[in-house]
Parts: sequence; C-alpha cells; structure tokens
Amino acid sequence: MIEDILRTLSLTGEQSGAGNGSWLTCTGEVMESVSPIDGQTIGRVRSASREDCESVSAAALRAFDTWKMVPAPKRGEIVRQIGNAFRAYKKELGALVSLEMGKIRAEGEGEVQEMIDMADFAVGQSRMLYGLTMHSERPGHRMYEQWHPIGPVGVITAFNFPVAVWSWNAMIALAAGDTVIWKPSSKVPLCAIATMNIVWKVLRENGLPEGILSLVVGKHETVGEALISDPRIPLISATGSVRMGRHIGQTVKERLGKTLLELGGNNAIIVTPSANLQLAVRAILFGAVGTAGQRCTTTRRLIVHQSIYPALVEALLKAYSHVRIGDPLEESTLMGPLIDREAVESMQTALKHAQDEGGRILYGGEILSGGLFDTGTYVTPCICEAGPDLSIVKEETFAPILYLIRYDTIEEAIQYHNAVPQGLSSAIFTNNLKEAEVFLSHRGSDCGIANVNVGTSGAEIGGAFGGEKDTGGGREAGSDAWKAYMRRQTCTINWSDDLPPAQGIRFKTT
Ligand code: UN1
Repeated sequence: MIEDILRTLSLTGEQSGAGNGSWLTCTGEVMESVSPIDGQTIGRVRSASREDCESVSAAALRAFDTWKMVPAPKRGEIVRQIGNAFRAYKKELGALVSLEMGKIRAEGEGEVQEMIDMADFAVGQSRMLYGLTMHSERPGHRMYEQWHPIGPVGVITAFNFPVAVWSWNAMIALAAGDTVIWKPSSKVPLCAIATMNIVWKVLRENGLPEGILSLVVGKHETVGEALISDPRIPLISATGSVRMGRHIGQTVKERLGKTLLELGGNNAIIVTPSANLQLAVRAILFGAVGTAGQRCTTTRRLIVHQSIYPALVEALLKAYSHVRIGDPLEESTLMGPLIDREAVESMQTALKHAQDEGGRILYGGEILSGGLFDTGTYVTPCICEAGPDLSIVKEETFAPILYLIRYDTIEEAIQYHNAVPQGLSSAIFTNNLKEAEVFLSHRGSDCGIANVNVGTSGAEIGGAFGGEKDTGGGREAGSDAWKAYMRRQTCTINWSDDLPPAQGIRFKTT
C-alpha cells in the first residue's frame, strides 16, 4: 500500500532535494525520511548544498521577470489548474502526510483540502488585487494606490503541516505575481517533493519557465541561512518556533527585508458557567488531542469557572479515555504518534516541570510500549491540573498536554488568558452575551484569533491566520493577507497645466 502511494506520487528511489521546475542533481548530504508510525525509513533525499540554493534562487529571480508580466487573472487560471491537480491527488497526498508526519488520515486529507481551498481562494483573489483611490488636495490631480508583485518569496514551513502552510503562502504569492522558494521541514521532505511533482506538471503543461515554484530541502544552517540572508528575496514567510522566528526576524531585518512570521501559540479556552458543556468537551478534545497536540493552534490551557470545574473534569476524563491511539492510517484511530522521540522527551520534561511546580496529572502523559508502540513515539494525551502562574504553563510544549486552571470572575479568567507570551488563538464557551462580547473586545483576548463557542484550532482559510506578541504578528491565508506578498505604490497624476505643490507651499522664482 505504501509502495502504491509512493509510486503514484513519483517518489521511488533516492530523491533530489532541490529543483525549480525539474530536479537538480544535488550535492548535499543524504537525509532519511523516517515515519513516526513505525520508525521505518520511507525515502532518502539528497539535500541541497549552498550552490544548489544559489541555482534555485537565480532561477526564481529569472522566472519572476516572466511571471510578473502574466496578467493577474491569467495567473489565477494557472492556480485554478494547480487546485485541480491537488484534487486529483488528494487521497495519496493526504496519506503521505499521515505516513511521514503521523497525523490521522482524516487530518492528512484535510490538509490537502486546505490546499485546494487556498487555490480556489487565490483564483478569486487574482481578480481582486484592489487598490484605493484618494482625492488629491491639489486641483487637476488624481491619486491612487496600486499593488505590484514583490519578487521571489522564501517560504519556510514546519513539520506539523507538511503541505497546507506552503499553500497558504504559495497560492496567494502566485496570484500576486511572485515566485516561491520553499524550504520544508527536514522531517517531512517527501510531502514537499510530492507537491512539487504535482505542481510542476501544471507549470510545464502551460509552457511556463522553470523557477516559478521551487524547493530546497536541507539543514537550516545551510539551506535556511542561504534563503534568509539572500537580498534578492524581499519577503521571508516562516512558520516555526519563537526561537527560530527571532533569528529569522533579525537576519531579514538586518538587510531590511520583510518577514511574515507565524510562531508559537499557547492557546486557551475559557469555559464559563453558562457554556454548553457537551459542545465545549468536543471542541476541547479536538483542540487538545487532534494532531496529537502538534498544531500551533492546539488547545493547551483550559480556564474553567470553579462552579462547573468538577463536571467538566469528569466529562473530559471520560472523553479522553475513549481516544483510540495507534496507527494514524487506520480509520478508527483518533491520535497517532508524536513526530519523534525528542518530542516525546520534551513532553516528559514539561510534565516533570509541571509536577515539580505543584501541578497534578489527572490523566495520561505516559509513553506507550509494545508492538507498534515500541517506536517510543506514542503517548497518552495528558490532562494536568495547574495554577495560572506555573512557569511551564507559559511555555508552548508541542505535545498533547492540557493544563486546567480554575477561575472565579471573568476579569480573572481574561487576565490568566492573556498572561502568556504567545498570542495566536483563543476561545470562550459561553451563552452569556456580555461575557462573549467582553472576550472579543479590546479588554478581552489579546490573540490574533478569538472564537465564541468554537475551539482554538481548525481555522478556515478565508480569515487572516496569525497572532500577536511572540507569535510574530504575521497574517497568512485569507482576508487581505495577500497584501504582504505585494509592494504598494502610491501614484499621483497631474492632468492640469499647473504645478501646485502640496501643503500650499510657494516655491517660485518670479
Ligand atoms: C499550524 O499549526 O501551524 O487552524 C497551523 C488550524 C489549522 C492551521 C494550523 N487550520 O488549526
């Protein structure tokens, strides 16, 4: 079955880790792609060297000259064809995401659906790259702004969304007239290679030059650094840890380039006395256990009113006990493995910290063993009772740990909610209008995403995705996120026979 998937996605034999429309003969070291499901190697990839990165960047720059001259709606037509190609490979690419990353099949296919949705969105956007017009203060003058393609965009993505996050960036960048160089996580290179095989076919069929969509796989010390320090790449869009984001931010700012950062989250749900608990439990389970707690939007903190605390804990313990852990390719599995043993180790370290600080584990947190579980990558999801001030609660541990915190007043709940460095996603479960509105007001959640009776994860692509504070401030996907991928130009046209300066300044010799 695995062989069939790999064959359909043209992934047999050693793969090249760099290409710009066709594969280069790479000169970097060989990396293995290991499935967290059973610890087996599913493929080998020869990574890109600095020189390979240079060829890719040069091609992306050359291709930009051609691509930017294609009218935007015509670029949209290419994106439409790319979306259809994703449709054709949804099952296989979704399965590969499960195989290489370990998320359950439904989520793997969901990711490909997100790519399709992004393509559809970008097709429409290609006809809506709107600028404003302004009334000039000078007689006989017209002012307006327009948006131009910005150049090659570097897209750095994390292991947890091996294909969807690239599509948030790439589909919009294509509509905007940019070319894209993608550096995927070295933990999931095959997903990226498969994606290139799908999209390059579309580009070739349309007689487009190489370099519109490119890939560089390799270590961040070589490939990542080459990308972020390259002055020919005006925009770097990166998803990953806060530490990585700080480094990228500094390096790119040093050369006065632009960044779009989507970094850590430490997302909370506030559950109030009037909440529909059944609804809340379902959202909490999906948010905390889904993708084995490895989403930026994973629910990591639960801030619960003390009056409903015992009932909610009881319902959660029951729900957690029904979570089937195992092979993510099997239909009945709800939670697959963590990405690798290091991830399991950091989960254990976090739980130890929590307990040292006075936290109390109410459920799970164990490493599973026996049979498939001997990989050491499978854990039980954990519920941990904690105070709001525990230092570990303020950190993002990329694992299924849910910290429970009690509150008394809504003001207190919001204070706990905002008292972490991250600011990505947030939610309140309430049927009380005032509480909902306070949460959404500027007195409420300080996150980029704020939901009422909807959990923290699983955002739709139509909204702008991203967050504040340590999350980095970038916005990707829908709404007007496209503006980050273009340069703005303010234009003034004088259709009079006079030259009246603005601000009424007189500047005449006679
Ligand atoms: C991420 O984890 O980096 O809202 C992105 C969600 C998904 C995206 C998560 N649509 O959970």
